[in-house]
Amino acid sequence: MVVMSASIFAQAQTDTIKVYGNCGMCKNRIEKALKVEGVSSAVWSPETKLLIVSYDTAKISNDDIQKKIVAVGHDTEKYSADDQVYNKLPGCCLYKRKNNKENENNSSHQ
Ligand SMILES: [Cu+2]
Repeated sequence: MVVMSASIFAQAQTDTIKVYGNCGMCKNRIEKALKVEGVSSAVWSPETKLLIVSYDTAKISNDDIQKKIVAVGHDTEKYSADDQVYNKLPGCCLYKRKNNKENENNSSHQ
């Protein structure tokens, strides 16, 4: 019954979003970036690279959530982080990017 009334009053939605990252530090960074109004819970798994986020659609959108994540350096299924932000991540967090531009540049190395 509690669940029913909660869903009537809040425009609650839960989405699963692919977020690129590596480790526990990434997890903290991603989840901390989503401590914003409208997001009730955000849990990212380093194993699956999936973020499960619950939010109030009246206050924030899926796109806004993904933009918060790329702002701290993590690519999502829809957006890519700035190279400058990505390059400032600790070494253990330099995940394999979805658009690997370096591969194109290095394709002629011996
Ligand atoms: Cu990390």
